[in-house]
Amino acid sequence: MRSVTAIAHANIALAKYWGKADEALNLPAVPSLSLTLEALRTVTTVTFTGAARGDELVLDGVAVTGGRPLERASALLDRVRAMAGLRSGARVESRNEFPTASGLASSASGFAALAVAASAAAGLDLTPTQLSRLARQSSASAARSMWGGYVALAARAHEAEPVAPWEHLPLVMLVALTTNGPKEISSTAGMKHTAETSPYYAGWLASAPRVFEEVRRAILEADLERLGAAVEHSALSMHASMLAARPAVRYFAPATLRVLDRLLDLRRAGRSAYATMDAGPHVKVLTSAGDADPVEAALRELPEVRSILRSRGGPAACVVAETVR
Ligand code: 2P0
Repeated sequence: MRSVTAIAHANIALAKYWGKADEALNLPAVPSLSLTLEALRTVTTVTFTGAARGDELVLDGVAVTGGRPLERASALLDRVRAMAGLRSGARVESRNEFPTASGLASSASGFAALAVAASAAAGLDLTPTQLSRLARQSSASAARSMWGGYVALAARAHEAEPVAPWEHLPLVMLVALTTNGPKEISSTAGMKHTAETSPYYAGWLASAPRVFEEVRRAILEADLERLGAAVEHSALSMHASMLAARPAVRYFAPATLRVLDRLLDLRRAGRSAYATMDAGPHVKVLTSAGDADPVEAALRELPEVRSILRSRGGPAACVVAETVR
C-alpha cells in the first residue's frame, strides 16, 4: 500500500478564464494567465487501500460521504486508475491551509494536489505537463497550479505552461477578505449560464485574447503599472459579461466596491494598487513590495474588510512525503 502526500498552491488569474470551448473535455474558451500564491496551499494525502470498495474523502478533517466534491474527486481517481491499471479504492485526506470559510476558491490547489498525490500513489511517474492535463480535466484553473510563478493556459489547451518565475516581476498580492455578498453560484454553473444568456459573452470571447496578450507582455517586460491596468480590465470585462446574464450572475458585494474605491484613492496618491475579483466578493490587490505596507494599512481601515492575507509568488505542486507499507 503506497501513501503519497502532495502540496499545491492556489493561483489567482491575472487574465481570466470564463467559459468553456468544450464542456465534455473541460477546455477553456479563452486564454488565461495566473500567479501561483505561496500563502494559499492545499496538502493532500492519497492511499490506494487495496480494497475494491469506493473512495473515501476527508476534507479539512470532515468525512465527505457523497455529493459533488466526492464525485469530482472520484472522477480524477478513475482517470488515474485507468492509466495505472488499478482497481483499488482510495482514501483521500485534504487540508486547505488558508481560512476555509473565506470563500476563496480552493478547487485549483485542491485538484492540483490530488492529481500529484494520486498519480504518485498509483505508481505513475507523470511529467508536470501530464499532471496539468489530469488536473485540468477536473477544474481548468487547477491546470495552472501545477507550476509556480506566472502560468498560462491557452484557449482550448489541454495543459498549462509556465510563463515566467515570480522573481521576474516580484509583485505582492494582498487578498482582502470582505464581508459576504449575495449567495454565490459555482464557477462552472456561472460560466455556463453566462454563455447561454449574456449578450455580452460574445464580446468577452472576442476581447479576452487581446487582454491576455497585454497581461503576458506586461509580465515579460516587468511593467507593474501596465500589468495592473490590464488585470483590472480583464476582471471587470469578465464580471460585465456575467452581469448581463439573465438573471445576472453577480459576485460583487458593497464591500467589493468599497475596496475598489479605496484603490482609486491610493493610485491618485501615487501608490501601485490594482484589483482582481473572482467568483466571490473578495478583492485580490496587486501591489509592489515598496507599497505593500501602506496599501495594506489603507485597506485595513475599511470596516468591510475582515482580514488580509499577504502573499508572494508560490512554487510548483510537488510530492512531499511517500510511504510504502
Ligand atoms: C480563473 N475562475 O481564471 C477564473 C476567474 C473564476 C473566475 O477558473 O468549471 O473552478 O472547474 O473548470 O477552474 C474558477 O473556475 O472552473 C475559475 P471549472 P474553475 O481563475
